[in-house]
Amino acid sequence: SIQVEDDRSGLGIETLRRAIADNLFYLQGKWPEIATLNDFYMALANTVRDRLMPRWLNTIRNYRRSEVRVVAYLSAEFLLGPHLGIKLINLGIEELVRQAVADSGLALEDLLAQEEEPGLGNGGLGRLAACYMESLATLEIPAIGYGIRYEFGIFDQELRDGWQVEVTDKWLQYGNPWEIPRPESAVMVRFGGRTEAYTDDEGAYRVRWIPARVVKGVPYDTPIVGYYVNTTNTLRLWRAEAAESFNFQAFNQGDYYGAVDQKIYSENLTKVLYPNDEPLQGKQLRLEQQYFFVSCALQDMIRLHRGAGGDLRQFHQKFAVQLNDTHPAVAVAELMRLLVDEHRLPWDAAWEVSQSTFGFTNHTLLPEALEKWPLPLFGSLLPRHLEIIYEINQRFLDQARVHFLGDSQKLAQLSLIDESGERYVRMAHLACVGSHAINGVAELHSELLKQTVLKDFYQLWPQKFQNKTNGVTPRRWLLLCNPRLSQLITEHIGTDWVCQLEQLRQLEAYAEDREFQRQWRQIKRAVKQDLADHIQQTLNIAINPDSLFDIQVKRIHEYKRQHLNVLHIITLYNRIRRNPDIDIVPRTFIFGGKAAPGYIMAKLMIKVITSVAEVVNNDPQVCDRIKVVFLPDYNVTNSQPVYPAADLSEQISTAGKEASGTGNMKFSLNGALTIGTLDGANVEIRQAVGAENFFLFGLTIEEVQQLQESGYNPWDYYNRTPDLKEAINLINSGFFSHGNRELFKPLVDSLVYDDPYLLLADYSAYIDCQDTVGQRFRETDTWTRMSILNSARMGYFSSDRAIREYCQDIWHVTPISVQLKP
Ligand code: 26Q
Repeated sequence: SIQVEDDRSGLGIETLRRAIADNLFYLQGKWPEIATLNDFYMALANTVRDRLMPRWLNTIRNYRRSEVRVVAYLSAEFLLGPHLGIKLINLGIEELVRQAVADSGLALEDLLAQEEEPGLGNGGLGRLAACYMESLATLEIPAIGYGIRYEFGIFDQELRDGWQVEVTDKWLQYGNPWEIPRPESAVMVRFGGRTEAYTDDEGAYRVRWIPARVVKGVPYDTPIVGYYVNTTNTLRLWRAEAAESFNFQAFNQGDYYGAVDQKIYSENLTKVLYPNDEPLQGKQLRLEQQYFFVSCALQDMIRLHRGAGGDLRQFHQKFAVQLNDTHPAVAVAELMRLLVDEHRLPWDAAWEVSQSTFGFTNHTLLPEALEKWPLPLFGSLLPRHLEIIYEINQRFLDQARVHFLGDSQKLAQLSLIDESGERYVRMAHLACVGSHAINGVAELHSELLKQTVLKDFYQLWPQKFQNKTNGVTPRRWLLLCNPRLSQLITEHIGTDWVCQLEQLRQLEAYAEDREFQRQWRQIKRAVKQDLADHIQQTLNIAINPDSLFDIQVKRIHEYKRQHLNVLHIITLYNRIRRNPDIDIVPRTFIFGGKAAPGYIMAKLMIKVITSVAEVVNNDPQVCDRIKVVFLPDYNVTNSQPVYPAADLSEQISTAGKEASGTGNMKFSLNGALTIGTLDGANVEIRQAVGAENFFLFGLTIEEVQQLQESGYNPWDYYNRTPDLKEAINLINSGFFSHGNRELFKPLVDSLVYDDPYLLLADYSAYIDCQDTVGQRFRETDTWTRMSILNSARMGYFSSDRAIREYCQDIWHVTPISVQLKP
């Protein structure tokens, strides 16, 4: 019998072709003759979206069952990257679709390039949330991501005269085929006003909150499909809109403009992502964003729970809520408010539920990066929450008082309120008190948390503290971004590695195999050529694909020390200038990353990179032995061709400053070797790949502490180290700035007189290590073996492993397979 496929979910090539043509006609309103590439992209995206629908709806049906526990991942950022490529891969239809569009004379790659990525995050933390959503779906874990639908995501970066210029990210301008608005599920969120005590009908003392304004939260749902499974979880992002009815009075009184003002004010709330990856103190709109999405998420969960007939005393059995850093920490107070004020649970019962519900992931050690809100601001925006926080604090400090026997200094340190000067609400403390589990994101980081920023909490509740080393998804960060290497791997060990990354260990058997090494090298060479072509076309810089590709891509920060990398470049340049015939390994230095718009020093670091590039790239003496490239607008899309092309990955933060890093994992997985400090997950990567396959340098945390305690003086290092002095002097002389000696003065002065991140102390070790790298790169077979062993031993750093640990140790959830019902 002939099986007629459903036109909107069938996967036959003829059905796909017809679906794309139909969508072009009926959704885009175009014939192929007049359609743009973007029209074709939209037609294809909608074709894929149709095919997700049966999976998505069956997944949702499954989760409504009352006995299923669902993970709710609360994050102010989800840095998803483009959808189409990964969805084709996870649905297993990439080749089919490539064929279907080729029949219309189109290249799939050109269509993929049309997608504007949703840049709803700054960097590591947002990207981690995206990897975790993908792994949750692949592992068939019931999960929902809650966040903010920013109208403008992280800014686009342009370079003008070597300086960063920020351009608005208009990711929604051509429409977003991956989301479905659900206005019928909107919720109301209140702000400001005052509280009032009253006695309810049963004579109980209660508090009501009389807000000054109300904003409507509308959810927009995006499907996140797992790899070769039906499970398709939801990412539910909230958009703020005017709550019309609230302003009806204004309309009635004829105050039309007043009502419109209110509308503009409301929509402002989710307009733009804050482009900082460290908190800027006291921006009210940021706190409004945080409370807005947290309240939307919790109201949504409570409605789902009650809709399934659930009792709120069992809320924690329905939902495990993870707080991605402190950005959603106000959830602790909001859940208490909803349970106690709105649903009339007794305080103690509500507190049990809350603590059992929340887990808290910390992503930073820098004390200055711990989020705190000025008390007057917090109280005026969330008066009821401040009262609830006082109540939580009083009960908490009573408990702590017993433990610390009235040590008043301890109690002041633990308090949810910082009263050492101007008063603040400490968000990390609220998150710790309100959660049953607290975790860091790498072993070292989790240890340091217990010894430093969360020390007092560790003394009180050691059993709450865990480590969950970060991971990255092998689907996007190997299979999608590096198809050639993926194919070679699959030819040798089969396809299981895609979902069981530990299987890569089987590649160890080929590390010495001459033929395998040759193929491995050939692929690295080919992807380097691709990147070189791309750089030639977009930036008009010629780079040598046989040179050592030395890459540092990440947000620009002093603690990440891109300027230490620059000092190495200048050192090599000086060697060439001293001895033009010197035999050095040709290197291409590639940088990419955004600076927070208000972070002047980071912007100056970009300018110094581009200035050094301009001089070095155009100096005939250099004879193309050094090239320096700054890739503008580093984002998920632009990063995907970068990881596969790296020979060397720069992970050179000052020990103790980088919580984990995740780019380090993507590089090593793709066969790059790492030059790195003992910081964050570098420590575990080195352990996993073997110390002999990792280029380690620099001070340890203990040495950093000692040096800083004994009075670090960078000036001494500057004077004692001739090559260092020469490099710094060259910057200072105006050599890279057309004679302008003022330009880089802030950077140079900071290094020579202050150097908070100890570049000068680590300089010599870094240069020596880089020299070893250069020598080793010449031993081609050795290098190739090391590269293979890096990939082979990175299995542990899959986000699947990380998510399995969260499921076991924190969320207590298990997989549920989704059946496709006709
Ligand atoms: C907070 C309040 C107000 C404004 C902005 C912020 C804010 C926004 C983003 C604070 C921090 C961030 C992002 C932090 C981040 O990306 N941290 C990185 O997280 C990665 C995932 O765990 C780690 O690998 C990195 O080491 C860590 O730096």
